[in-house]
Amino acid sequence: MSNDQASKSKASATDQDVQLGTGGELHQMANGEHALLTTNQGLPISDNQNSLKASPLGPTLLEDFILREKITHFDHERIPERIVHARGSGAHGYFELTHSLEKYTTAKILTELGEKTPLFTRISTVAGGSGSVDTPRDVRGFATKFYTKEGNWDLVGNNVPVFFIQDAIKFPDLVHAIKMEPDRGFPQAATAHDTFWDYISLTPESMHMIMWIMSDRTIPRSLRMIEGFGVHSFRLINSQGESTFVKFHWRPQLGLQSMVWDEAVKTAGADPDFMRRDLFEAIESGNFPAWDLAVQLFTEEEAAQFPFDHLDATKLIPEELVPLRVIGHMVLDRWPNNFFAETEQVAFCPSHVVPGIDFSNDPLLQGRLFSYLDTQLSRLGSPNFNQIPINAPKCPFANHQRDGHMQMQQPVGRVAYEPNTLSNTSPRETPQGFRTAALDENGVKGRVRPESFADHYSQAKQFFISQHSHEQSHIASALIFELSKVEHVYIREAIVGHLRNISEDLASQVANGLGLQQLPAPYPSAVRAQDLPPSPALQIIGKMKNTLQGRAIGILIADGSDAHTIHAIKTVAKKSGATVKIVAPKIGDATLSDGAMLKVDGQLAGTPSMMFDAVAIVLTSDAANALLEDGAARDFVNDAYRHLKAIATDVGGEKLLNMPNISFNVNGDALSTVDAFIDAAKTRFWDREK
Ligand code: HDD
Repeated sequence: MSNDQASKSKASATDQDVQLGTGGELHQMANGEHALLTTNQGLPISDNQNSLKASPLGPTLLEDFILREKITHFDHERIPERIVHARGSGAHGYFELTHSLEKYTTAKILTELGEKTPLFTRISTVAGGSGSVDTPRDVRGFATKFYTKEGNWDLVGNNVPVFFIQDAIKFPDLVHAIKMEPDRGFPQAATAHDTFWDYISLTPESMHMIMWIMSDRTIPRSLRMIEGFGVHSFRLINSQGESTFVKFHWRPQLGLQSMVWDEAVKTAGADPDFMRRDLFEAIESGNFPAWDLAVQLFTEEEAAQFPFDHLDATKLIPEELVPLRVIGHMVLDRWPNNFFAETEQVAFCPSHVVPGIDFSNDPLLQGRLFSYLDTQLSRLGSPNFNQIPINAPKCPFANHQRDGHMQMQQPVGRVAYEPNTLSNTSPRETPQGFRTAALDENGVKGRVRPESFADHYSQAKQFFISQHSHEQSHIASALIFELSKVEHVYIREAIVGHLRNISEDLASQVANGLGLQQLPAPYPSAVRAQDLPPSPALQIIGKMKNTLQGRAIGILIADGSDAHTIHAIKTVAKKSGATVKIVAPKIGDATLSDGAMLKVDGQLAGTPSMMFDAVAIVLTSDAANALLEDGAARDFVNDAYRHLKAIATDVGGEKLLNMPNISFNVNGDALSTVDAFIDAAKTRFWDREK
């Protein structure tokens, strides 16, 4: 490409353009003005469809360096997927601080009010491979890279505030137990199998986490509707060098919302990318998901009074004990240009902190400080992974680290060491740089677990009693489902033995569901579980927001459907913040009662009611009669009912229903009933579960 061509192509660039190479040349241009297709050496290619052959029907020649370059590059397109959290979706955004923590920390991101710090957040499932589905029962990873003025700060958390294990040395065993079983290569993205529950049955410290993962937290409705937790205690260090412990929490502004299990299972088939698509569509349509960042701050002295050890990652600090303070918010407002370059190559490390933020002695965190940098070396293939644009700090960074695979920088000068006398400009240390909290550490060296980590059941009990009764029965059902997939009866029994230390009622329900003839003995516990007070903040149902913001309503129609009714529902739903999609037996346009054409968003068989938070069925009697014979139409209604969703019908649509007490009769202009439906769409009809 000539200089002229290059500058012309830059001027006409749109976001459709592809940027290749570090030279920044645009190789594809807008509006039909194509760039030249070249090899990686810039050689223009005359034929990209036919390899070089000895004769028209002869063998392909080794000489074909264009074919070889293209195929070789293709052969190396994949990098190792993450050993955990392989499947994830990410987006760019910003963090804005609204309350300064100046008293507690020097970190500029936590002290400079109104400052918008760019960031990238990746939300993931844990167990499945990168091509697995979006809705398994699984913890969601919640990792944010803040590109602060003082370097990158990575907050690498989950949507659950506690973890399975207390010590990082156990992590490889835990992950090997969760992942597909090594001899058979299944199950994918599921904990419902023997090796997981076998390991758990021998790991009482995981019981609190088990309560969380068997709860509805692990089957979220949307990635936009989950909480995020930094899990560990970190330290904030102020300008006097004083430190305060902190726990970080993300709170979704749309509130928490989960699916029911059957819905999650069916969604996996209907749309394996449901969560990624949901996040993408929300961001592309300008409905930017946002989370408040809140902190729990406490001193060493306060921590000493807690009835648990805050350095134990299997424990949380109830909000009732240390209230949350909201200090700012994160908005995700830009989908990546390229999934591989950004979402796949982003490399989070809990060891990435900024001055004013430091670690605690949580032994799980301490192990993580090693593991992430190490994994990036093999995953991204080079110690220069920090130079990949998604990983590079947005503030200046400079040191004397040199060379290595895929070095992209060209440092100048003869000095690559420090201290030196030969350069006035080479990078030097600064007193404002990162300082580790000055702490007195003493004690006996050894492979030990502190006694204060010995209580494994109190917070598991607390979590269970804090749940709404519907959530409690979901936990029981989830345990029955999971353990029913376990072949070894003694493993099922051992888990029920653990459950007896949490709730006798839960243990009996699960034992009954598993057909156990008698209750196994309680699992021996080193310490007696405490009776902690319920913490209502641990519920989802209690914290669901009465809103349709960010949710979706589906209207099932066919030719002849009543235009007024459809219009009324659309208007009220959109005013409430929901998106509305039209589903019909045929894709294309439907002709409504008034002769107008309405664009259909989804064909009925491919757009089941799982895709929506509530559905309306607006049909003529004839269309309804025809759909009564259609399995997809019956499933549409049955699933909406089973998944506890509000269902509205008009007179025709009612024919599709044979369940009592679910219909909001929306006929013509009867707006009051449309309002009632839209109101009902904000919640779920839990009582139907009975
Ligand atoms: Fe981890 C990835 C979160 C314990 C070792 N972890 C990873 C990701 C998240 C978490 C969100 C995906 C980041 C991304 O999107 O790229 N991990 C956690 C949380 C933990 C935790 C909240 C406990 C509180 N992890 C943990 C331990 C170890 C690891 C104890 C090892 C000792 N985690 C890894 C890893 C991964 C990872 C193997 C895989 C891919 C990666 O790091 O980049 O190093």
